[in-house]
Amino acid sequence: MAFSEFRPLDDKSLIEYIKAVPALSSILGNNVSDLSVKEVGDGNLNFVFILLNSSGSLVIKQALPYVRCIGESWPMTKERAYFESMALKEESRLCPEHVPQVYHFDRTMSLIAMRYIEPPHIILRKGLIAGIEYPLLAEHMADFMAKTLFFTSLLFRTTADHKRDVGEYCGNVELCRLTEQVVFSDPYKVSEYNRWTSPHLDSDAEAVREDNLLKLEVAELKSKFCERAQALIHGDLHTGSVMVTPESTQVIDPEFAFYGPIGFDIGAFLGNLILAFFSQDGHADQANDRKAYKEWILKTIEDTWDLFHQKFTALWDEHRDGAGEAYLPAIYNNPEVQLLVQKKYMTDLFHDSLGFGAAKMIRRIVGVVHVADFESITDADKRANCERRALNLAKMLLKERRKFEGIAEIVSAIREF
Ligand code: ADP
Ligand code: SR1
Ligand code: MG
Repeated sequence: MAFSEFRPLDDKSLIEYIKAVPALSSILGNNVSDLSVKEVGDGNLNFVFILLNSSGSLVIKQALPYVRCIGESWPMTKERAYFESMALKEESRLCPEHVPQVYHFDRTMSLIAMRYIEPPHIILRKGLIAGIEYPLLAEHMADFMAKTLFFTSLLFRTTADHKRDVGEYCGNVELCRLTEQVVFSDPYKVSEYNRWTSPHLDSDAEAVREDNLLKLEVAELKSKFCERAQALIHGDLHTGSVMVTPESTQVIDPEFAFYGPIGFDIGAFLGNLILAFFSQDGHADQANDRKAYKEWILKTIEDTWDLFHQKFTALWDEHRDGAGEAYLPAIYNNPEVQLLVQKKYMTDLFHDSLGFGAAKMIRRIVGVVHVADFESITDADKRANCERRALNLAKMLLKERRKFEGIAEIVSAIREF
């Protein structure tokens, strides 16, 4: 171990740390003389350093015992780095094409060293704000979600293996409780952390707090989030957790990982694409009205669900006679019953995804920590108009999600708002 007790690293102490860890210094050619160190953490919670020299590169991510974007007034366990390293390793085992490799983990230092996802990769959210199309995004994200979610579910695993891992990830309780608070509770009550574009959305925020039907639905989703250990989920799969080029898609930042409802991941990704869609009018200018780009986002939403459905059910069919104990072959052994259970499972998952996606959209508009898609619209009138349309769609989805039978209907609904 490099350092015997926890200390927050800076550019200088980081170099001392690297020198003391042979597994890391060897990646950099055992030479720190020409090493450049840059802190790039534009995420919400942690510190991220990029280390580069003529021999190699790596990323060091360190968790400090508080929420970075709020400050030390919001303490948060640094043990989150342990769960992030575990989840990164598991996800990269299941889907190496779309997850960076972990080189080293130091629990004392709450520190992960991983592969540097080099330029021209950028954070997807930034690409969406800039109006860049990613033709393989839906295919890649569907692949990531299908593999990581199927292979950690009871469709593939025994209940004994599943319970062991559920138990392990129950330790990530503080991060789960953060989500419980900011997604499922705070937007529906007065909270010191809530924020919205004011005064424009004052009555919209109040309407969320007064909406009994919305409260009924969000309670159901909260209970599912807390009680349903369906698979190992990423737990924070928004467009800021994905790095992209037109050819490559890399998923980072699974520190909220735990055994939870599969729809929470799918909903996070789709919900954030929907936020990106509604923000486009705020980014339109004379050079680009963003109309074609909005169509590309809608197609990506539709393709992501369709491809996920296709890939997930193909894995299910392929492993139907395997060790998975959810639907024992001895019972579900004829095509008719197989079709019935698959249809029910996927329909329920679709509705869960819509509900969780909607809840995550609502929190980004009237709760704590907003998204750059809207925040980067400087004209407050324009921003509020975009946000209101997204909020109204999300409220409708949350309340009426069970009426929708397919993703094409969602795309039509988005167009109507
Ligand atoms: P947080 O947990 O604080 O949200 P993230 O994991 O999202 O932190 O990382 C913050 C930023 O650091 C990302 O937006 C990205 O720009 C950069 N980053 C993180 N991991 C990598 C990586 N492996 N390669 C390149 N850049 C990275
Ligand atoms: C205080 S809330 C911070 C947010 O940032 C993370 O990315 C999660 O989405 C969390 O809800
Ligand atoms: Mg992040």
